[in-house]
Amino acid sequence: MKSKQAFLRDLVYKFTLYGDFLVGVPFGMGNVNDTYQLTFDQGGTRLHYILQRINGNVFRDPRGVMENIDRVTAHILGKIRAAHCETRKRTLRLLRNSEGKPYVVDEQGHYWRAYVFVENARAYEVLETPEQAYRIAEAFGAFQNQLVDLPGKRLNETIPDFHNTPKRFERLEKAVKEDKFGRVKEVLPEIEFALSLKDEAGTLIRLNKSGDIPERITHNDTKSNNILIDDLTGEGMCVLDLDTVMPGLSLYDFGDMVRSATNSAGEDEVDCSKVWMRFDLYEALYRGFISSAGGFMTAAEKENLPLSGKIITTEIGIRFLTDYLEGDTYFKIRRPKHNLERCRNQFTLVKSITEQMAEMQKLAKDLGVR
Ligand code: GN1
Ligand code: MG
Repeated sequence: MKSKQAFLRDLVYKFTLYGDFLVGVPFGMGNVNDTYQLTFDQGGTRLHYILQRINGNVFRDPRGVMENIDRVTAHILGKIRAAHCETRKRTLRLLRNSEGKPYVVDEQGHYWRAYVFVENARAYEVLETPEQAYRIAEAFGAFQNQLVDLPGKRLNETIPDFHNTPKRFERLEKAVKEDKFGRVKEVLPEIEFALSLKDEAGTLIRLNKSGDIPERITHNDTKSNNILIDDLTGEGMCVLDLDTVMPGLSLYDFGDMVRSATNSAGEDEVDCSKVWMRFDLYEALYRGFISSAGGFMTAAEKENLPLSGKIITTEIGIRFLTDYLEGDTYFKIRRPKHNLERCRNQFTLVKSITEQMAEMQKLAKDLGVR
């Protein structure tokens, strides 16, 4: 059998690039796709690329995913160029194969894509300063703003009902009923807690159905580690992980920043006594998002910014719980109870957000956001 290195080398050579493959190593903390950083020698200079295998179990239409990413990155590149900014750190750049397609398919039918690696910038799992939170929210807000005028047809829904929180509850309830792995008895308090949040968690979807908050083009996976922060300037630069860029609600993007960026210990922390929402980081996120997205958001969107963090933290918590009950088939796990631990971490954060909701509402009022 081919070695892993030979496999990666042969695969990446199907993309149009120059230079010689040296080595590929696993990269990043994704829960879904497989990511490698590849080092090349090009005329005596070391260059890096990112090579990623799209998880076909999660993304059933990889070509649809790549079509979206191709359109979105091309549009953003055009905007950056029009603003006469330096492009190299500000958007992902896809490589193409000999037919001009932004992916290659391996012998087993898996889809792979490759990006130019962005140097001198990094993604943070746990944020260190409010400045970083501000920059992240500013960058995700700017990303939505850049896509407001994306021409052409509606983007493909790469995962249907991805942030349909009521449907996520239906799936949890089904998993509880079926109890295929006999795990329900172990998680009764978590199920009860989840169900107590069910009604409120449907708020954003209800507001969308009633026409109060609009569909937009959104990122849908705005974890703090999906932005590269410039090592030199501290600016939020390149938005990563574009698989779920599709029609969605702006508030789910803000909410997922709150979920991921304000967690004092990060979503993998097992000791829940270390988990709470850092208000200083929330405030910075709020200010940063308003600075870049405030111009296009409607009053109903602004009004629900504080609640959005609670809703999506609930949603991701129940997704981890559901995956645990279904036998850990969706998220990659690194230990047997990883999904349950993640769920408990998220529910602890939900409680902390709830405790601080009045203060969050007060901040909106004090800043005069409406
Ligand atoms: C997954 O793979 P990653 O870490 O970018 C998931 C997100 C969750 C996140 C939780 C396509 O994202 O929705 O919020 O894990 N992505 C998908 O860490 O399901
Ligand atoms: Mg992702």
